[in-house]
Amino acid sequence: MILNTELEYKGNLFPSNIISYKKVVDTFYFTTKNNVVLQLTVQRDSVLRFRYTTTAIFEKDFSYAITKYASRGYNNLEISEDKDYYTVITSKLICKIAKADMRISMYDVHDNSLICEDELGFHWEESHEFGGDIVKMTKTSQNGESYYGLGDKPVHINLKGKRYENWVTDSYAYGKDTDPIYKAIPFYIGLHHKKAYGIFFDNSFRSYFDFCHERRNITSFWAQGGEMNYYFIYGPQMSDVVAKYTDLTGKPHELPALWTLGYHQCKWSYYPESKVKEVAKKFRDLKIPCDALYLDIDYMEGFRCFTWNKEYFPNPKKMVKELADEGFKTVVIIDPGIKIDMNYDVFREGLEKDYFCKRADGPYMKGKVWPGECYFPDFTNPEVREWWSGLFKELVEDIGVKGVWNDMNEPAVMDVPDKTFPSDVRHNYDGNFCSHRKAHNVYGMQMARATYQGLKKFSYPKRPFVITRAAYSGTQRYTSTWTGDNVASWEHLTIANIQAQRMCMSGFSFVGSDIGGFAEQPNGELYARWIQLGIFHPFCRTHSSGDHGDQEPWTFDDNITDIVRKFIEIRYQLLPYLYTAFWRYTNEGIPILKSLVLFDQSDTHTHYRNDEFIFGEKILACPITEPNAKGRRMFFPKGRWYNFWNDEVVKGGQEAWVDADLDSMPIFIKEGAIIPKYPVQQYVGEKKIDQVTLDVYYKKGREKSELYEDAHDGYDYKKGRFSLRYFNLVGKKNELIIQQHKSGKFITSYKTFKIKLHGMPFKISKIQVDNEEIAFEDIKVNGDNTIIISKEFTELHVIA
Ligand code: MIG
Repeated sequence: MILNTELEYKGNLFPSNIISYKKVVDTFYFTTKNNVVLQLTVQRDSVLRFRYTTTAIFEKDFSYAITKYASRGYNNLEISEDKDYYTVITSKLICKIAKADMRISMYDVHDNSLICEDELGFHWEESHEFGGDIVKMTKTSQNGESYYGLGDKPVHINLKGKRYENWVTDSYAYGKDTDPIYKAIPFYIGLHHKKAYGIFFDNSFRSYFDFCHERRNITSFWAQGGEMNYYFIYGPQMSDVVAKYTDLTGKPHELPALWTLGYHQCKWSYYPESKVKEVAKKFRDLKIPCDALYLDIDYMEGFRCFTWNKEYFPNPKKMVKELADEGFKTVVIIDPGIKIDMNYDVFREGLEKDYFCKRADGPYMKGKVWPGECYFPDFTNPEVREWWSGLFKELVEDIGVKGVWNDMNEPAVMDVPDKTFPSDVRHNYDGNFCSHRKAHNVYGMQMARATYQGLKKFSYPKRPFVITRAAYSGTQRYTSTWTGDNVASWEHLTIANIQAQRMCMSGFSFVGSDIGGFAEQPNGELYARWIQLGIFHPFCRTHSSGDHGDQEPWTFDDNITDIVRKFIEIRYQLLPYLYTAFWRYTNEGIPILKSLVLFDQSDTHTHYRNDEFIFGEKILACPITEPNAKGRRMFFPKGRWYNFWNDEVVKGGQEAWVDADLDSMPIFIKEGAIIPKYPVQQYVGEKKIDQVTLDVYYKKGREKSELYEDAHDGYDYKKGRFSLRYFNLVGKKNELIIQQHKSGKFITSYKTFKIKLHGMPFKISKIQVDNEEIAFEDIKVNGDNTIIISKEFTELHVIA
């Protein structure tokens, strides 16, 4: 007999005292009296995983975020026990686990300083509605602690004082502080007392992070289901935290083909074919470099994926070929919604094979998107991903499309309150069957992954190119991304800058914004300022909705066109520099853009800087984000910086005014840097590179630079066919020495470097290359301080 039908409210539940532990190789299991088990895995000396169950039973361990290539192993591992604590020690960290309540505290092994400690620590609430637990964690915020990360949040770079949500959401014309938007990257970095650590909460349910918002000294995170499962990542350098997080969740599987780093032009939509050709021709006529043109949804027949509108595009293969002949790659959009239409083979096949998502009680998940009523493939099913990847055969192999753009993969659904699937929709989740509550945040990621697999297969032997809107941690392994439907406003220029930096510190460097803004229309000034920022973003594409007129480099007046050309040309000159930064990113997980706090965390002035950032390793850039500006004040991090435009030197550690009329922007080069440059090309591969310029910026002291090159596409570089040059610069009062060390089997097409010396403090009287004095006539010292020498030199001495 049931007497009471009221829900028993148990509230927050906590682990009780630890009664036992066991160790299995690199993993400890601590069990409490009330059946909570903490599984603590030592992933690396500086990366510890904490995983909790409240029932003594762990579910199958599965994550879309963690890559199988993640580093494992440690140098040291010890455990000791006293009256109150178990203490796990690695060569980097001390982790104390309190016997009384399972609370955790982490210390630096070298100086015993406290890095991070539980306040209440792990606790949970039982979820009556769905079963399972709402899992929670609270930690004490340390004195002066700042917080960074969380992917694409359009908020101040320092996250302190606010609460954020991770739930992938289509957010047309989002604004400053809109939350959540397109991406869910539940990874943050804490920084206090000059030391940084990271926490990656690998839980794909809707989750929240609160950084001293609800309670002043408390940081907490929780999720509406799943496990309390997080990785603690110690730096102490923030750049190491980011690199280790990226190692854990994956670096891009391939370097991007160089053309993907060129300038791209997009619009919703360019059609018919004659319009696309007109845009292409205009780029070449006006000599504005461009590598890719995009086709938005109108290229399809009634928005059916993998079809073409034959009226607008009667012969796509021919068009794609003709564009390719002019140096343009064609990229097309593909959405997840498949139109319900028995005469459409993709739909019929998906139906026959049972590949579409279903509601809990059986009916298909039906939702309205561009094609009208649609069903949606369950991309969390590996068999569906395999099928989907095969659908790209014709587009890529036959028609010659070079890249695919995945949109609406949050998944977005029109005319419903939540803008997405209802939570009861079922998913395969690679055999871990679940509802949309768990699969929502990874749906777009798995679509991009399936698309990537298709592009990889059919682009072979060239590299794949994918761009996605939705993402979860780890998506950077497969694809590039953009920041979604922004707005043509000055405020959004600032937002784009922050978002790109934030994505980079969240492990996802291949990112850019819709240059000029997607919604509404910029004026020429705003467009020019946005291009100036955009050339420093790893992904560089103009895109707009087209509802409010054109948005091409020539849309405004001639003066603007000239400015846009000038900056895109700088982008093309810097391609070897950017490519080298990508190589570092794909190899070591070093972010391509570095916010100043990432560049120099020891200087507290950097902890709240939004605007300035380091592009690659050596270039400091700062966009102008206000109208009518003739320049701006900006902060210079420590070191000495050369003004890119006039070589004037600014001493770091201070704010200073920088002139920057509309045809300019604050760009500075780190003292001692060697910056490689290619000649301007109208598109990647237009010219055979027969000389590389090295801009050398004198420094008293030492500085290292590098230049990575390969065939710029294909996979030979994975077999050692790359060319990696390390340059070691040593500047003295009356001598400048550059040593070069080269590795790799790739033979670059050029034979010489043109060395351009900047900021030389003395007049050159003698030059030695590899210990031989060279007569000035032989090496061509030009009037403008340039020297042309063989690319094979190992040591260059420039002597007063
Ligand atoms: O509901 O494909 O963010 O870049 O141009 C709008 C049309 C759908 C949203 C994307 C935008 C794209 C647009 N899409």
